[in-house]
Amino acid sequence: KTVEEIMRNSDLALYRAKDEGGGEHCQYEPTLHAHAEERRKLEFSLRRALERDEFELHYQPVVDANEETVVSFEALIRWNSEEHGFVRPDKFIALAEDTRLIVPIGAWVLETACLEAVNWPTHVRIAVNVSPIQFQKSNFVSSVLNSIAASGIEPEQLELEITESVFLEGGSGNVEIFNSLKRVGVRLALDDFGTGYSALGYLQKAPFDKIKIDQSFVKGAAEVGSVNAAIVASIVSLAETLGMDTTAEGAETMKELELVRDLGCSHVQGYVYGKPMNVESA
Ligand code: G
Ligand code: G
Ligand code: MN
Repeated sequence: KTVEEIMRNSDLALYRAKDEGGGEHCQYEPTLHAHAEERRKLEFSLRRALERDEFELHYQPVVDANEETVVSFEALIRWNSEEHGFVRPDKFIALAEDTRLIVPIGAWVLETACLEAVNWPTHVRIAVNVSPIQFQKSNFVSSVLNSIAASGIEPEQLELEITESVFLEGGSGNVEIFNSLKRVGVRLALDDFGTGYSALGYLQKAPFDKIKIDQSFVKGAAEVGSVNAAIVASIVSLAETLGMDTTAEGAETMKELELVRDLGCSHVQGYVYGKPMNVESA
């Protein structure tokens, strides 16, 4: 009925079209407005979550496949929002990236995880997920170094998990960042391998210590006729050639565990060994 409403609704349809990758034509529907409203509310709460101390880190063990000893824990963020209750990372990490709130949130994760890890035996590493948006900030390397120094852990105890999408942005600047981190001894892991853009050239460009094989390949790999085992085996042989470790993610059953061990994965992370747990349990 009003110009404002027409503008708003066509904007929402436009966002939808862009979200779907562009080159698309979308019509306005009332649900778009409802979604935008929900997102606006979530963003409002997310902007206050840090100061209200609503985040917590959980830790999931990563186990040496042959020795069956814990080699590291991956820090996984949890948000208990006053307005929205428990919100899953899948629901708020993307929003935090869109709004760049991931920069302060990611810095908090890094600091908190390092401060926790200093209480652990020095052979147990802490793995922290890093968003490509954090990477683009010019002070990323110094913020990593500050977190290490402030906590007192050794740089070798810290492993950063980076997804392939980091290569879509930033270009050659990323490689310099990787190299600076490597020089001080921080370890790098390529997360969710196989789900994204997986151009093998990435492996050549960046000095990763580890490839994390996405759980979609591990799940069901033990079932008869599954091609997943073949995919896992080829990732392992690629990683071995390049001198990298492999972590099979999302192993839930003994069968899956045995399979990924037989396929040569050097590490396993999954419910079969432990779910993400609070700091006391870790
Ligand atoms: O437990 P799980 O539901 O925690 O995590 C879901 C997703 O959220 C995973 O893909 C994980 O990489 C991501 N995630 C969890 N914690 C963090 C974090 O601290 N920073 C970033 N960037 N991603 C995270
Ligand atoms: O994308 P990233 O590897 O950072 O995310 C790890 C995610 O995998 C977290 O959401 C964690 O809770 C989940 N996860 C870890 N192990 C298992 C598992 O054995 N089964 C399932 N379903 N999810 C898992
Ligand atoms: Mn991860």
